[in-house]
Amino acid sequence: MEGLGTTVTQHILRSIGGDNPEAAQEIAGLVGNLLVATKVISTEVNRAGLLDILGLTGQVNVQGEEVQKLDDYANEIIVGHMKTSGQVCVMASEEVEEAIAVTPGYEGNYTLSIDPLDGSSNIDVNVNIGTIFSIHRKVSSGKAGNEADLLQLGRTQVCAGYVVYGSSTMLVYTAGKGVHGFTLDPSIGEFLLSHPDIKMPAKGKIYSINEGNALYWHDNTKRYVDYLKEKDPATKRPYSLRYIGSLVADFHRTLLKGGLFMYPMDYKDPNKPKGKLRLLYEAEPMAYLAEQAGGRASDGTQDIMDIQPTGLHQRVPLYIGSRDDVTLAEKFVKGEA
Ligand code: AHM
Ligand code: MG
Repeated sequence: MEGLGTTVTQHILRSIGGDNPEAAQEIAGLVGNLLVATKVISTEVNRAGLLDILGLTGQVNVQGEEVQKLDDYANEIIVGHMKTSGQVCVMASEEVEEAIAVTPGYEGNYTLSIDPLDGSSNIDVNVNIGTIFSIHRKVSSGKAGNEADLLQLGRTQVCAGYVVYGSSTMLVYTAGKGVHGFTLDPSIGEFLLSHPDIKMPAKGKIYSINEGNALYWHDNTKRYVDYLKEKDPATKRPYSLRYIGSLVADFHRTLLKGGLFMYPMDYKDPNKPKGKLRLLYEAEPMAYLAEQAGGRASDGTQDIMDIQPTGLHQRVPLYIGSRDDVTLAEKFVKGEA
């Protein structure tokens, strides 16, 4: 009889256990616990259509109760579950202003940064959304973690990934030994290996950006996007455009098919040009996945993985995807092409 298939725990232990068995056990335990929370979120996301009948999230349902917003709900589920896991010492969440302490007596060796439900503006139109996570080893002394433990370089992540809630629920993770995808089998409630060793093509044919913001872009960004739309069969131009507006879904496609996703700096506020996506919860973990799949991630001038975070909710421009596409985008942004 065939085995069940490889579980996430087995996979983590096999892939990084040879280097450091103790750390592999800890990381496998942490990810396993996090996945319990994502299964609860997955069930609730699947019921979102039903909630719509009872009352939109954030509104009052027929029983007169307020229907909790799903992004708040996802945050509470993950934070509540991980606080007493014994695996993390401090957490950061896109939904919470300050660093989140764990329950005293349950401090572990790792930090966890999460975007509990990314792309949540897409819930009511049944578009894929997801949970993004990033894990670092604690660097401060003492039991409890602090903000310095959270503000670490992307380069020092020990594990990162996302769970995408779509027609099926999938986990994509890296612990520094390639990128691997697992699909949730709802009949047994387990994520099983379905996409081993994902590699991004070196160059793609798809670009992904919110072109409605073109008015606010820097000229160099405009020139690059115009370049992608010119006709030149030798370089496979013009590229196709795909934009969902949900980073997890747009990145997932980019990971599997290649090309690049961009959320550039914009000048909506002319005095404060900035990117939209958050370094800790969005750019860093996706950059780790992109690099491990053979791709790249840049803010236009340097690798995302080398940016020193200075604040929990810091935002960065993001160019991520196939290696050659990101490298050329960078040249345009720097005014070198
Ligand atoms: P959120 O974390 O508040 O959901 O915002 C992040 C989302 C990303 O999923 C997506 O890439 C981006 O915002 C889309 O932004 P826009 O609607 O400006 O194109
Ligand atoms: Mg987000």
